[in-house]
Amino acid sequence: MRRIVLQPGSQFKSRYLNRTGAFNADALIAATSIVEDVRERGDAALREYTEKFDGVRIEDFRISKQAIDEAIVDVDPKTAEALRQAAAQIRDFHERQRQQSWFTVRADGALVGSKIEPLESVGIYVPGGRALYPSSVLMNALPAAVAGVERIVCVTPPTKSGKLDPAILEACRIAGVTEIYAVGGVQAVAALAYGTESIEPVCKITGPGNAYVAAAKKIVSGDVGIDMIAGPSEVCVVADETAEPALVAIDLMAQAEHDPLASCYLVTFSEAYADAVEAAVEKHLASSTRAEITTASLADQGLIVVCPDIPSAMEAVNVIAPEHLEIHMDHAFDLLGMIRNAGAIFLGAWTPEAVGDYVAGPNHTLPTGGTARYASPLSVDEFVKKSSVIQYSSAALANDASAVMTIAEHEGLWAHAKSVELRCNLMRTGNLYG
Ligand code: HSO
Ligand code: ZN
Repeated sequence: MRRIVLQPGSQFKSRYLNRTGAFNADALIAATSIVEDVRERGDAALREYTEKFDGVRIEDFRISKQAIDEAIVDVDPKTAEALRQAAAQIRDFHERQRQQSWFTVRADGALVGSKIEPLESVGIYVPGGRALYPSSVLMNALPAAVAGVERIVCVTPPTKSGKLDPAILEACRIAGVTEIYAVGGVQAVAALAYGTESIEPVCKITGPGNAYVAAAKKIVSGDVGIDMIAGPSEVCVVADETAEPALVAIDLMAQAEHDPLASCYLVTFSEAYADAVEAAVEKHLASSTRAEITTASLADQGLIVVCPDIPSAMEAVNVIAPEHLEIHMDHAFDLLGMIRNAGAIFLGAWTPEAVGDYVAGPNHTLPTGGTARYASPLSVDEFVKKSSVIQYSSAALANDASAVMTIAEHEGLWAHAKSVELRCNLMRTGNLYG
């Protein structure tokens, strides 16, 4: 891992990081033409791209209820039970995010409020290949279900046999997904956004994906809603001498094993401690089943920051603004006040990120690439929208008439002013025109 030693008084700078974005220009160009093509030619284009990229010809993308029932028989009961336990805790956490519509009546009788309504439909992208995660199905579909979304569509690339992973199907069932299609990549995002003969469009698309899927989401955004565009995973572990180096090392590796582009940061207080963690990584690597990805990630993106004190360490964390932050120090909770930027914060030695990835309850879809400076975890809020509600009484209108007419006149908008004036006339004289 690369190493930076901060001297007392010096500050960590964002230019010390070498982050890769969620997508690049090549992906954007390739995705643009596929999106256009699917928009024009619908299912025929979907079939062609599926054949080209997934190596399988599919006539009917929809996975039938019968096919789902048959497939999930193959899910190991222990896996199914673990998914159900995770789902219960994720649902419980997200239930607490539910917002209520609210209305307030002012003294003059004007009612104003905010009416909350679930989105009618959402599409959840579930990647295939290296990132085939049933846990991501739960993390996307459950907040939508809790929000009250009626149509929850899941798309995921088919395997060469045209089938989907049974555990993905089981997670869909547990989370209340209502339609599943064996289609992935840019073409699936385009289908969700614009619809095809066999897939009705949705209001919003969420879920992780590779650079092409990220580019596709960027292209269709505006025509449909999208969640954040996720880049490679990240973890930042802050550890002092009280932390067990082997645990710090394995937690860094738990993020590195996701992707050669994943970024792992260790923020600590001495070079000797950093050496101990690096030695522990080497030791663990001997038994890792994902040593190649892990090594590539740590070598290319890994960074150790050695800080002179706690304030400078917390400032480094805030500059990194990591997706996941682990604090392996005594009284970790007391440091919360110093942390401004982090997607999810894991406190103390007994809280590996893996609990948050799967079962703790909070969402594992988190802001990456430093976007934790302004963005939040995926939540129920992403699956609802608000309408403002306004109802004036005649007394309220009389109260505000002058202010409305004054601003309307200033803006040169005659009918705006007149729409109030006519009502005031009616109120005063019973006659529209005074
Ligand atoms: N750590 C990932 C989420 C995940 N981990 C899914 C395991 N499965 C998000 O950065
Ligand atoms: Zn993970």
